[in-house]
Amino acid sequence: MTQSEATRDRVEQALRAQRIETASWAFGNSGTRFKVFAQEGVPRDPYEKVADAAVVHRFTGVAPSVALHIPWDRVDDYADLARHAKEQGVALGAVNANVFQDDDYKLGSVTNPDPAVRRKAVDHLLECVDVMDATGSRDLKLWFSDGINYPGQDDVRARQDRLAEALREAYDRLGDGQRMLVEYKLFEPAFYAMDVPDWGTAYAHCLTLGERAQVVIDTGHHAPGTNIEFIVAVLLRAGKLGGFDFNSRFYADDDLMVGAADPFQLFRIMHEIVRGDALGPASGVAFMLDQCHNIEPKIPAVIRSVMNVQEATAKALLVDADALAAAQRAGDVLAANAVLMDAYHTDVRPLLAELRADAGLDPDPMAAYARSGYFEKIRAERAGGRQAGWDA
Ligand code: LRH
Ligand code: MN
Repeated sequence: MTQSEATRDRVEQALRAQRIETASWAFGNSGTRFKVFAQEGVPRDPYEKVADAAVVHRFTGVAPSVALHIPWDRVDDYADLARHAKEQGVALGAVNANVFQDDDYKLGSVTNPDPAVRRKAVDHLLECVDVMDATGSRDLKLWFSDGINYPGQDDVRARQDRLAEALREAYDRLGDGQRMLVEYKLFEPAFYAMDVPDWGTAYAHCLTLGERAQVVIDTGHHAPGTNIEFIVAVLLRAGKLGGFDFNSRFYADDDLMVGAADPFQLFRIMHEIVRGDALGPASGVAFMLDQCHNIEPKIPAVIRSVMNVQEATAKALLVDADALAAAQRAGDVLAANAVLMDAYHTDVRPLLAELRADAGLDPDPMAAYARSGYFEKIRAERAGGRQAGWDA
């Protein structure tokens, strides 16, 4: 086998093994504070959201699980929802807690000055672990909207103590094989200090908690210009990268399709993942989408997003690691940069189209979905009823 055949083999194997988790809430209505636009065919319940996630997997072959958000995806029988998912060809993934939509949480949830409010919030985290027990999910994903808007509003240090106490109680409730993923965000809805504003704060809490607590990087949660791939490299090196909430943005937490606003950044992130040998499912890094398709048709947008991650990954896998290492060792700055840019400028779409065909999939998932008639079917079936959105 020649060098290039070996490379092709390695790249194809890695791409076949890629797993991207979709988000149930991406199939529901979403928007901004100005307007949430309703769309035809939007799911009315978690069963229909799971069905749409299964369609994404059917056409891409690499999206075999869908994350849930509680209470947006609250059902009477989670085991039955898991059975439904299995019948549809997918699994239920990370369980996202929601302590950001209750009037009681105005001054915080787990960090609230009022112990009764903190108790309520922690009870919800524990309820989410119960859900994981029923769905067979591995990951409890925690994002807190907690923070303050004005200096002096509350004691920053005391809030960290309260956060640590709540995380500890949830962590100790985790069962075998279950993990806690802590997500950070620089600002919004708090505009002076979020209680988990950056990777360092999330990392510090995860270190204190233990090995089953890991950090989630939401690509929309940083200050403009932040070198996210640097954070990826550091957390991977520390064994504390639990996963990603993939999306893209031009300004703030825009939650646009991953790779749409900055495909080069996504490539640089996947380069650090490949360099850290963290692409495969065995790495424990969860590659999740966390997006809102406010104006574009939702299922095609998720399919496009999965394809964007595949393309960035294929380019990263094509980086000639030996040539790169040699140029770096030699201090040949331009040559080293050129190795990466060569890979980035490689058109990997034919390779991915061929891989899909080999897997018995249509080489062009977007065209295949458009031809499938699925949208017309759900538009007709889902007329009436209350469309799903960000309100339970
Ligand atoms: C917060 C966030 C978090 C989810 C929510 C849907 O901005 O990224 O991951 O709970 O979006
Ligand atoms: Mn997120």
